[in-house]
Amino acid sequence: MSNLGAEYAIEQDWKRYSDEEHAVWRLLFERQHRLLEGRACRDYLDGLDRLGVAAGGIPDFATLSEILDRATGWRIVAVPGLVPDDVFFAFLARRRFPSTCFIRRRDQLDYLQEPDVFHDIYGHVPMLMNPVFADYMQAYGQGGLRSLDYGAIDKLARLYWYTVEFGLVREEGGVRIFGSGIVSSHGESVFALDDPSPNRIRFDLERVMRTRYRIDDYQQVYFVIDSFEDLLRQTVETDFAPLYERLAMLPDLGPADLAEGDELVTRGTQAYAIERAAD
Ligand code: HBI
Ligand code: FE
Repeated sequence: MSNLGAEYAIEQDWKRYSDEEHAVWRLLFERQHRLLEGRACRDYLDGLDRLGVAAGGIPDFATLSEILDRATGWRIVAVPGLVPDDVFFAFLARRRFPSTCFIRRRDQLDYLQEPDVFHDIYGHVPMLMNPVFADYMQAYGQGGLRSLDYGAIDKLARLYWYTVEFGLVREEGGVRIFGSGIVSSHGESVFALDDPSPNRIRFDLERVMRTRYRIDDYQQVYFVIDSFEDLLRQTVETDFAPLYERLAMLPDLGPADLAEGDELVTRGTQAYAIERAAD
């Protein structure tokens, strides 16, 4: 396996964090944790608990990596920020999750363009304790490297966005959150499950890869997977070459569009997006 990306790795230097930075972590953690009982999926809450990620303060990546490695062979690599797509895929393909180390400021609690350590560690890492999801993330990385050969990175990025970042999962008859972008966001943890505005559509790989997404506001559509086993199966059983050829012939779909064959969990009003557009 290539060692692509090693030059992006930095030291977390856990001792360097100030009391204020740990205090911002505590603030974010306590606000989210109250909210996520009954909203986040069981596997996410279980992973968070087994990792020992708690309100205490920003965790030490070395400690988390030992627990994570024993559970699923994943480890955390500290990076300065977003890394190029090929580097990101190469990390995932060898079970290395690249996590930022900085934490947002107290006056940036609700919106952040770049992922910070709260998004990466509180949002992404707990699901990596689940063996099936851990396999999915590695398969995604391997698929990402292959997608570069087909010039289909944008289609694959949509799969990441609508599952890893903003995915919902069906659990004992209810719908629960597993996407990192949602679990690490106070407002979207409520909006994604309760608000009548967004569409919620049963996950379908080809449909997701046709669907554009927004990076600047709440999502206008969420996709609901049946299970992590089903998500992994659909991904590893797909022959991506013919899929990319089909996708090249099909028009993209906007985030609010509905398409032939959609299995609607809830049809949205798009009231939130319409109101925001009017602002
Ligand atoms: N880099 N550090 C970091 N974290 C990410 O989540 C990330 C990235 N680079 C690219 C990326 N995500 C997405 O574009 C993936 O879909 C490739
Ligand atoms: Fe993320």
